[in-house]
Amino acid sequence: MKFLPLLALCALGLTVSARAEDGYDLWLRYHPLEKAAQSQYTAIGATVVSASHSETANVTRDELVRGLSGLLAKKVIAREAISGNGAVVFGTPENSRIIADLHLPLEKLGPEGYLIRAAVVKGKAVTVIAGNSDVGVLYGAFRFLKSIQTRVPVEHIDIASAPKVKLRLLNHWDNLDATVERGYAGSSIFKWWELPAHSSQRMIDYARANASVGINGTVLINVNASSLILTPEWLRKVARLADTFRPYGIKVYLVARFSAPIEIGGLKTADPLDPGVRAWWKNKTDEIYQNIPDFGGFLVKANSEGQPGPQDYGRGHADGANMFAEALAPHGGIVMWRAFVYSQEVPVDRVKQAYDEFKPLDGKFRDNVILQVKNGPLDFQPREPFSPLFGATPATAMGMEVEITKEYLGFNTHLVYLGTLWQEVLESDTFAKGQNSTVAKVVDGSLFDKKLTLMAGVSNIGSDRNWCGSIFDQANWYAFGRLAWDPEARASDIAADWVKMTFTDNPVFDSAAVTLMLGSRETAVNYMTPLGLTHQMGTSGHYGPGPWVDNVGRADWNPVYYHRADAQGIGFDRSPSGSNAVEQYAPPLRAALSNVATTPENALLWFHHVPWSQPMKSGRTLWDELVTRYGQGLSEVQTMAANWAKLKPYVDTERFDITADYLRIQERDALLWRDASVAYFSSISHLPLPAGQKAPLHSLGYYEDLSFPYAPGQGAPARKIKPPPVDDAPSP
Ligand code: BDP
Repeated sequence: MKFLPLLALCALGLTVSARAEDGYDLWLRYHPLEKAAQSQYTAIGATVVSASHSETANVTRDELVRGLSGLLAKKVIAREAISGNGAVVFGTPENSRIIADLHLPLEKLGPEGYLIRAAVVKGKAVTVIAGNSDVGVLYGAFRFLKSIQTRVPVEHIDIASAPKVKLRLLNHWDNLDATVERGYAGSSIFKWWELPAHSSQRMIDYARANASVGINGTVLINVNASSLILTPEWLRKVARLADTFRPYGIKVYLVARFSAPIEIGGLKTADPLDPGVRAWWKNKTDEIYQNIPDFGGFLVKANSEGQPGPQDYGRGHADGANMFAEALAPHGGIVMWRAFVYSQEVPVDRVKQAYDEFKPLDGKFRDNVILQVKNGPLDFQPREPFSPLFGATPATAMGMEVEITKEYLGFNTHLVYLGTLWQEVLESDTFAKGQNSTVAKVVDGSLFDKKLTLMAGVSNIGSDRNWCGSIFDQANWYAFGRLAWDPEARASDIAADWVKMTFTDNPVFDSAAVTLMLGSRETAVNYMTPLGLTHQMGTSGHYGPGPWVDNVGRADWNPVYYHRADAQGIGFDRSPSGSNAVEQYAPPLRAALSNVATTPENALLWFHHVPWSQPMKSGRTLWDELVTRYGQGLSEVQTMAANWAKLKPYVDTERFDITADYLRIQERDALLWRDASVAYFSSISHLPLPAGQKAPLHSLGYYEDLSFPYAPGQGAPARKIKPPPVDDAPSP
């Protein structure tokens, strides 16, 4: 640990950590509170009390001892019985006599909820953290620590909380060779080469961080999967990770590659209706459960972007999903079947294809299947309307997949807080059962009374010391967990908590940092794809602008497919006179979105091809508005950088510097986005720039010639694998 010289800042009375920090501790830093804040918590004593020694109770105890002694800067010890005022008592009615005797109202909390309450036990004032399971109690312990980290008074604490979504999962797009598809934070954190012999401290810290925000499962490998993971040798590696994560309430899941029976099973077919194939998956599933008794289940990407699937055999998605469901059901496992499918053989507007495919299958899936649907109908763009599948399948369990890693949002070097993006989707009204049928209510199961519910987030975690590639990207991991726990939570509250826990509770810093975060997504939309434009990223890596790209193999991978700009105007006509994608939304929305005048401006070019001369709300023409928005995006990034610079006195050097440097990169890139887009669209509209808007620095040809080889996140080149023999292969 490096120590900085005591800064003159202390003289200014600012709360600055004297330690250099690299971000490893995330939002679980537990640095001592300032003296004034500590005095607020004098009623908390120096003991953590539980008689249970289950694995989860042990990690709960460790976390409370570590957190309280750090935050309150005093020695805190663990005991089995209450010895004085101020004890923090935790447990379930089964493993704690004290908690059983309090007869707390725990029924409504389900298996993972918790209750934190100030109580008096045998004349002693204590804080009780209770739940129906050890894991619920662990979540409560993290919540109690969070209350202190965010300086909430706890003297009369009385908090009950239970997750609204059952499965809260990270999806790692990590390959077995340690590369990470769309990962910008180093290589994979899973050290397959060393497993099962060694599971590092980092795996424990990963599990702690996940548990602290209620994440209860992790899919360990890329959806573009290798079937090698299902071989006996690799299953032992998976089992070691499962053992490490189990105390923290985290189950492991795997991606099942549809063609595995051929690749590692020696079968001639992977046809889901073939009895041999079904038997193979059943046996494979049984074998997995022998290794990992609480294995969660399979995630499957089938017949999507070249991945094998049931349609290769003339079967449907339900046939494929139900085959896995049947194998998993006896063990209580579930299938997450991705709805991200589109085909180049089908000439239909790409954003319509998932709905067309899955809506007719509503009610055809077994009970332990859940469709995993991306938040928007396209592909994790800076802004998309919500996927019309939400609300369209009342007889099918449906979960939401979001991308925490910023594939289309400037990777780790752009500061973009995604809480606001996800909130926008979750609070969108589907009108599926009249007003207030929000996407959140589909996702939490309340709209159609579903018990199997899911939020999945494509992980942004890698081997970098700071885990996510930047400090502010940690907020996206944090916000994902919080929104998965409660899809109706507010992105602003989440940001406020994260800032306090990650940096300081200094109000000057907090309000500036939260403001920075809350505006950041709209800023990125402005400089990348304003007014409903979408998928304008260059095809090599999805980083910089490429609105001119028209030469990629399949039409719908080209930006020109999406913007459709011509001399008259710009945008994709999805109204009834165009692709009629609007018909997939419920009637009130369909009507609104069919009409330019009633379509929100931020989705205008998603739904309509609009003349350049169209008047906008600002009074400007569409052309002038478009150019203005690009410029606005750039100037907002400049403001973000300037505002961050003012926060230097409040932040340790390392975390300040990396953020300042990245904001400079973001400013450079926002300029590139603005200039390249304006240069390109000027060449199509042939219109002059509005007054006050600068000409791009270079000619269009300059931007078209730029290339970004070796952009991170491309993942491993496709390689043929030679699986080891099915019997006991030696560990490396
Ligand atoms: C796209 C990514 C690709 C993923 C795909 C998916 O570019 O790497 O494999 O999504 O979600 O956006 O399957």
